[in-house]
Amino acid sequence: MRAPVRAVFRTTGLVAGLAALLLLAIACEEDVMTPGEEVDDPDADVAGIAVIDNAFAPDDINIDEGTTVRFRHEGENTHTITINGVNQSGDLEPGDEFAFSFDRTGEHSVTCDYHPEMTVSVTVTGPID
Ligand SMILES: [Cu+2]
Repeated sequence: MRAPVRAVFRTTGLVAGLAALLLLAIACEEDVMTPGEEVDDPDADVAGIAVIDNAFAPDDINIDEGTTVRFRHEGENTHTITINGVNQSGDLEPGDEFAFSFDRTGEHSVTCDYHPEMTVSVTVTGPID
């Protein structure tokens, strides 16, 4: 009775593979957003900033409290996401992505440890009740 057991394992593997593909598809769908889009949108809870050589794009955004900002490295050089003077990301290499949720209102400065000319101002506003 070894063959049926193997068949069960094979089916389980197939199901796991399909589940993994489905999860991958869901993950990819979330990535449709283009960095730099969805800024200044009061309904957006995710904003994107592209990290290029050597700048952030856009370099100024307004977001709601609790918004997650995704920094996507689209350049060639090593960069960091340093928020209010604290390096939050470590070194980012081409293709890397780093997400940070801004939970405090006010103006936050984002810079790169390696390139002082790279700055982005993130203005976080609280909910209007
Ligand atoms: Cu840099």
